[in-house]
Amino acid sequence: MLPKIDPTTTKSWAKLSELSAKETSISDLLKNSNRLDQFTFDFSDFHFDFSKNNLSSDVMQSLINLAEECGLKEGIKAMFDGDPINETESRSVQHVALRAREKEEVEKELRKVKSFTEKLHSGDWTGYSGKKITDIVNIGIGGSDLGPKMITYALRPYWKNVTPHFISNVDAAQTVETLEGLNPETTLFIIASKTFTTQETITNALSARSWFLENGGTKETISKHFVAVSTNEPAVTEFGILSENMFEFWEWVGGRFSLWSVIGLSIACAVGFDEFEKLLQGAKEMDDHFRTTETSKNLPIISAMIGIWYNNFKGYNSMAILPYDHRLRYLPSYLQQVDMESNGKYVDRSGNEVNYQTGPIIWGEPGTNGQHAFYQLIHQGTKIIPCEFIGIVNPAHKFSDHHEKLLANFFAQSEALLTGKSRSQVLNEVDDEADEILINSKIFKGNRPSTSILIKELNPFNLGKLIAYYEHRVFTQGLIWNIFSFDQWGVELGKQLSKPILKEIKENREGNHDHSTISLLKKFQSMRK
Ligand code: G6Q
Repeated sequence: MLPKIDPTTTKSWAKLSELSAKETSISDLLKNSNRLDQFTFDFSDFHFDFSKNNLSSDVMQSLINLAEECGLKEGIKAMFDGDPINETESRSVQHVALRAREKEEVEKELRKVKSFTEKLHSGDWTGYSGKKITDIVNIGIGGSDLGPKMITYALRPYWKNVTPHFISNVDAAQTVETLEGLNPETTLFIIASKTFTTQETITNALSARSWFLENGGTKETISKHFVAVSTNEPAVTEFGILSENMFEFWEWVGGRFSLWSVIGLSIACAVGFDEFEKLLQGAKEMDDHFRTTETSKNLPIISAMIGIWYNNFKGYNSMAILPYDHRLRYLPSYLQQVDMESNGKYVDRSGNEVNYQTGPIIWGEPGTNGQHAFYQLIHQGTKIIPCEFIGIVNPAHKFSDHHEKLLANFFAQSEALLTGKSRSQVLNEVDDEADEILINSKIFKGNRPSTSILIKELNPFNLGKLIAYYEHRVFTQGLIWNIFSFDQWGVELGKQLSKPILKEIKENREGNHDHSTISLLKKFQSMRK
């Protein structure tokens, strides 16, 4: 069980509220000669620089005290011990066990993944006409899509001889687009669904099966082209997938934390089992760090507590994730789910409504693209957006000129946010006729916070560490906010309401809704061809 402590009742919360009244300058904080010792960390191939954040050592100390007062250490122990900390679903939360590799059931499924991917890559697993599989399509959504997709594209240089594709949306436009370029003889579908009841996934799986049957496949050869990843064997068998072609996982693996389980089959198909194992090893290294390192040096905890400072004491309610790496382009959307589905909650662990902020809005885009789009607001907008920059030191390509330019921008952006541009600097730049409007528009106030993470190279091992870092940051913040991070009741209502509406649309009749919804439905029916 997790502790149930209202963070606002702690001494540290009161102290932090007091400290937050004082305006501080990050540039001044950086003049302190100990700043870098306290706020930068080397961790194997990583360098974390928290020094450009707007908080003093006193604030950091109070945040560390807050973590202690809220029972963080007990909470971490409860998760690693496999306690049923997902209380509203009566489940334990054991994605860390998938990385610890101590459970025989986990090993058994991994052996199955190994043998399957080996057969796929060697060409021993063939399609119905005897040809080698060239393309795999993962059909899944949410946790059964975002993680595998993000990792697979991040590991593009490691791809073997099978091209991965991902279908998630119930919008058939995505399905049609994906299937267009594929040959049913050489395509294998992975139906990835923990429950095997998800509307989008089952709809897409049925359409993929029809496409296969209409284009040369037969019922007898479905088993060569469809495999499933699920916890629901009866539903998988009913769909027509042989139980020997089903990869199993367990209810103690939450959807958005499941890429480490057989939900990662598409990753293993793309990069091979050995690389998938390295991903697990990397995450395990971060797990060990999170579980055993003292709070003041614990990377996910430091990062989480800085986020709490901004969200709860400074009123900064969003955070930008800015990877300077095209291969990490799906990281922001993946993190949106991990963070916002976990911590976007207003009911606390005692069932009461909280009177403080919980999960921030997470968003972002890779650099340098974002610079030409929304960075204006980050630099000169009325909102302060803490940014997390991620830079990869050694790219997998040989275009060093590109990479130097990319990284120069990576360094320049956090510097610009910090230092800004003063009136006197602007005056030096503009010609004498420049009016006040232009001068004021060119001033940057600076003092805008950021964290920079430098990673030696983007390999499976380091990627595993990076993702585990985020998972533990989310866990830590949810624990402090006294909410349940591992359920997601907030996604249910819309799903429920869509069921009667679907019936009404199909039967072309009106149901009982509010005036606006009725009018929208009527409009839809009248505009429909
Ligand atoms: C994640 C959520 C959710 C889930 C999808 C897919 O934590 O539970 O995003 O992963 O709804 O569910 P299935 O895997 O059961 O199809």
